Amino acid sequence: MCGIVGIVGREAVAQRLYDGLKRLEYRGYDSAGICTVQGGEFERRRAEGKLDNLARQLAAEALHGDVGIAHTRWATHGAPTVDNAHPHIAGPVALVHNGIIENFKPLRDELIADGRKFLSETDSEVVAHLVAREVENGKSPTEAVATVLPRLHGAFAIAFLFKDHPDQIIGARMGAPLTVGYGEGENYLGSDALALAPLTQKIAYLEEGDWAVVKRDSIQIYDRANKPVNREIVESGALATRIEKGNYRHFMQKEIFEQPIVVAQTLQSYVRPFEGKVALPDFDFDLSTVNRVTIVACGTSFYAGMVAKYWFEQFARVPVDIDVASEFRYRQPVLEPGGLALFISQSGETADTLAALRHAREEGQTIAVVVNVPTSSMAREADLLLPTHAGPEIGVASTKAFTCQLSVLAALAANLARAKGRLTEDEEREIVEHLREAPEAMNQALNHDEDIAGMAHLVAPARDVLYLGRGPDYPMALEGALKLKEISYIHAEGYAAGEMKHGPIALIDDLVPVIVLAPSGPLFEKTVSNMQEVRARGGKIILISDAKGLAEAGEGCVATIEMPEVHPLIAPLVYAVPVQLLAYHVAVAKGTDVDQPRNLAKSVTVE
Ligand code: HGA
Repeated sequence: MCGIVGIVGREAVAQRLYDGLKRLEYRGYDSAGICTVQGGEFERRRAEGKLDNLARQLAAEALHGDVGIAHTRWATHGAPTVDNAHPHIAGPVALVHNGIIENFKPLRDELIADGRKFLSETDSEVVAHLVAREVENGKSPTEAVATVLPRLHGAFAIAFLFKDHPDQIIGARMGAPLTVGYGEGENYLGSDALALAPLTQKIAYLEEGDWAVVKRDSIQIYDRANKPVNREIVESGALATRIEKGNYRHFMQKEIFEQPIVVAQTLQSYVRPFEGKVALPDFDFDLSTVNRVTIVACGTSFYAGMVAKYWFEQFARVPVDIDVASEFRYRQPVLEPGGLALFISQSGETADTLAALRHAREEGQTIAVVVNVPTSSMAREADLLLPTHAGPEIGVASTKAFTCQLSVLAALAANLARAKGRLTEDEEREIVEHLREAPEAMNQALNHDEDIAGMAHLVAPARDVLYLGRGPDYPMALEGALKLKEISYIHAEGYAAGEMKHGPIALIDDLVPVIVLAPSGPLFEKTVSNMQEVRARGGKIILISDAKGLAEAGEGCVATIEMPEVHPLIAPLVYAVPVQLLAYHVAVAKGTDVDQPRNLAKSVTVE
């Protein structure tokens, strides 16, 4: 959330800063702004809403200057207005900030008592004033920043610009990501490698507490004790070309359709098909000693983790705890030796999940991460890095990253089972075979796109929608409901099918569509009984099952979606497709902003 770019350049920077923001827009689109220094003065443009509004401003009133900072905002403190948009200016200092300054209130009170005037409601502005006060009192930019940083509680990635020192930007990081980039006669700073990709591939990731003085011909990094340090300069490998939608109407639609390919790509790293073996990237601990797995994640990644709990327990017979990351640290979980703590995050930067990871590390757990960005903070802090190869996911509602997470987690479950001696060679070979069938089965699921589009009118007018499933299809019901909420703004809930009669069934009437996920198999009869209980009360059912299941239970449903008949292990990967497509088509029917739904952003870097 909130994206930052900074350039200490040799020529005008406004357009390049804007292009950098465009690459970070998935992080927030409440407002955006750019500030440069020109002729000893700050020049700033800010606009409410999406980046196009800022582009219009820049076109109407060009922004000069060859040093500048830029920001795209996901508001935490203060409404998404122009006044609250970054960059914030206090006297000789301008800044952009990603994160939350948790002690902003006492700092603000102190600064107001000192006669300083605030122009926004943001927590970020206090930092600008704190540094400005030090500079006005005669400190150099470096001294001022070094004095102020220890006073800030919470999470931040900040870039500071100084009116009277137009040859530098100072960046600082604690809890939110920040990268410095090395160019030819100019240098950069950005929230991630993607933002800097067209400018440079040579980057260094700042570590927790680091801050950096970025000048045209040098970057000096300091650690939290203000000691000069070197951080490794690496090739970012991030794509410099802008990712396009191609023939698709939305990124989300494109990403849904990419799934068979990216799942196949991901699985390539986790199975050796000819040998009939599952595999993992290199790691340096004994998987067979793992006696408990603690899974921690947020949102869609959490639901991938819920599915994995079924797999780890069923195949490896290892007990699994699972928590949403924002709860994990604060409930004082009991973490015993021999535990593997597993963190799942598309961006690898999710603030709650990252904090949970560090907590688990302190408690002596071995750390595994499933992330889509292999250079992310989580990736860098893991003992076992399990990358998904979904490629950049632009749609804010996660789709392909989710099914790639499921693929990796299924392979991890099998690896764990093998390490624990719970899997015969034949069983392992069979698992590999089933995993290899997943991309083709997902293709078959995608063939129902048109039918599903034709059902959107059944759901679009609803105020509430329920999703039901059992076993691993229960988290899939939760995920289906989340997708619908995220992009169509319809209230939706997922329930374990058997739980309906313990309360939610009271909601049922003929205005509430009920989506039932029920692949034929051991749990089918039970789910169908729960479905009949709903139907008996007038519920309108859309049943998602295979030919066998639909033949048995499809009668009387308002609609059915036929999935290929698949092994229960890969059913979640396949059943993800129709729930994603249904949410997508309902959102299109309602005319919402599918790729940038209201109030949401990707890469959730605030707690
Ligand atoms: N707290 C700041 C920055 C918000 C942010 O980083 N969101 O992800 C604000 O509200 O402007």
